[in-house]
Amino acid sequence: MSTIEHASAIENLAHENRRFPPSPEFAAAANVTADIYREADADRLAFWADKAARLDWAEPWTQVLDWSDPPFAKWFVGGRLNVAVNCLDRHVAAGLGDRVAYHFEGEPGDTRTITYRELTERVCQAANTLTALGVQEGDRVAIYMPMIPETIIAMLACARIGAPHTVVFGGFSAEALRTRILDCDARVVITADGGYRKGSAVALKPAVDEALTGCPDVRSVLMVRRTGQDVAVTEGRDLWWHESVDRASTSHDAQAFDAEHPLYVMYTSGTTGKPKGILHTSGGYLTGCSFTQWETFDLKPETDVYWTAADIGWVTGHSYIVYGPLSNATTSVLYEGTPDTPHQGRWWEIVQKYGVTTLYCAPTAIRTFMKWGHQIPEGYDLSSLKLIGSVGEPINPEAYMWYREHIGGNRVPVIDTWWQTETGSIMISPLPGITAGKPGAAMSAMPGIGVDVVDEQGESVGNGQGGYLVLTEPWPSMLRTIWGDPERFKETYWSRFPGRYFAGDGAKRDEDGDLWLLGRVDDVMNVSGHRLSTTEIESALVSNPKVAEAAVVGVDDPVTGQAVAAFVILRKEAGDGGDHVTRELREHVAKEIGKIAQPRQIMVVAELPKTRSGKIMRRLLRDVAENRPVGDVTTLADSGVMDAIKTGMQSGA
Ligand code: 6R9
Repeated sequence: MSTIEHASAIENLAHENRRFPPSPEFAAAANVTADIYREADADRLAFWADKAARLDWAEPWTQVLDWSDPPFAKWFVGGRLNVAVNCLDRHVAAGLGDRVAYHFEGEPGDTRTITYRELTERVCQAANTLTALGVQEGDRVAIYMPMIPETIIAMLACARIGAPHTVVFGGFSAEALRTRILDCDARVVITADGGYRKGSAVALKPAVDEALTGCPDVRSVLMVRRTGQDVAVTEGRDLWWHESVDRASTSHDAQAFDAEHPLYVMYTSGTTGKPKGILHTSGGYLTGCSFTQWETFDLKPETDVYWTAADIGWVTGHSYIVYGPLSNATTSVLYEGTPDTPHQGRWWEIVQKYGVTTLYCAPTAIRTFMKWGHQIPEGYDLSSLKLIGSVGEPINPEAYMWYREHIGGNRVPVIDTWWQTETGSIMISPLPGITAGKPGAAMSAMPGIGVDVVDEQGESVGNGQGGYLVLTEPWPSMLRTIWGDPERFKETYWSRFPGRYFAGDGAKRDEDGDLWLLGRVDDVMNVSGHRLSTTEIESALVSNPKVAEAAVVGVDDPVTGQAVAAFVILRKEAGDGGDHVTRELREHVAKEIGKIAQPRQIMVVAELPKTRSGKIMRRLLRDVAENRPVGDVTTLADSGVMDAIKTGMQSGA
């Protein structure tokens, strides 16, 4: 093939033949059958109208979709609803007040069981307090909290009074918090003294104080006491939750808002430029996450114990810890801390303790568990699990197989779900009662969602080819704009392939037409004119039993344009590496996908730089591999990682 042909798409090198259909029992009891795809194809808008009718509307809509001014969509035009009422009051009214909404497990081992009735009362109290603080419909509220029930209560209280929230990761710096507060002009901040992480109390309030030195318009700070740490209190601005919310009335008359009323702004850090405030609205967003949670996780709200092990400050937490599960009256687990505190079996202890049926987490967690060894989960009873899922990054086939075998006991469906902050809910996934899953593949577009893979010119690629992932039709939970920057919204997502949503991810259709995600297109490497995906090479590395995690980047090369550089974390059994291991790994990649993909260098490291949602920050690795000063690290989960990597490299590891 010529370089020109290569340049038109991302090459598709890997092959996978394993298939895992659901058991006949699972399929027979599943919430949806294959008819759902036909139903959606026959009339997409009627399909979504039917799904929106799962919610309680105070006023019906008059039009399902208004797409007269693309890319600015309006869904369920004229409809009115209250999101918090849909998540709470209606379940209590239906007699489900005693159902557990959350089993909360604090990192130090403290627990709380919160029913739908109690959650409703707490949310009413918080709504009354926010109103008393002068928060009105449309005002923005920033939430900077640990993973505790009050975080959810705060979000729902905002939703209840029509005040869009912006949740900022508790791990982010004062500077990151300040830019987000300023960008959306929040006037109230809800925070805590601190939270527990890795066995110690980590302060949050000092970062708020520091951030607010540059935010003169913030008038109130509501603080939850979680750790009991000392906090500086600014008179007239700061007030304690237990002295305000806990004393407020537990009844609150909720008003309905327009379907397109803003629900929240969530900031995503792009690779360059300032973070984008992704705006989600009410009716379409709730329809999307409510329906997909029920459909994709085969949710049985009467009996399931559902656990999305993710941070609430990530969109996965918004859609699948808070809004999806609550709208479906689900019983969920909420865990505050890290997987290895106080021991590496903590997650599996939680699964056993609460009888978790459904676990949803990121591949980075799965690969960490692989590194620690399967002996750890083997010490617990995981037989309550009926479905396990993954989100956030491509799941390498070997990580999928490990998850399937050691967590799912080779008996439960595994779903790999692709979506983004921008999409609001799951867009590509197997349906567990229908699809014969392939390790590492997200398989097919969800019913009602239009997906295509296109080349540089925007033409659909054929089976067996890779290209750019696009969404071809508007969908209810889509972002409506970038907060305060509609031009950037158009430019970022809708200008590359006019009329279609450009996701920024590479994807391929395999010989059967099934979808595989290949990583961010910014990370695609160009080696001698071949466009190679980071994901496929990383998966080849992880398929070697010595490797737990791998990250590859393209680095400048005078001969080939770019060359592949790999950073690997070895499994415990593999020791510290050495020349023979890196040689073996280079040969392994050549054998698995071809000599063209062989890394020029392989560096053994102890950790990889990741965001709090577990995404590897390849641009920082590129800086290291090309001997540049390391760029912006403000969104790293652990800022010490880059120093460790650089030191390791200097000492010749
Ligand atoms: C939900 C979430 C979005 C980006 C997305 C893609 C990557 C997410 C994935 C996946 C391959 C999957 N991503 N799920 N890649 N397979 N199943 O992660 O949202 O934090 O906005 O990230 O994550 O690159 O474009 P967000």
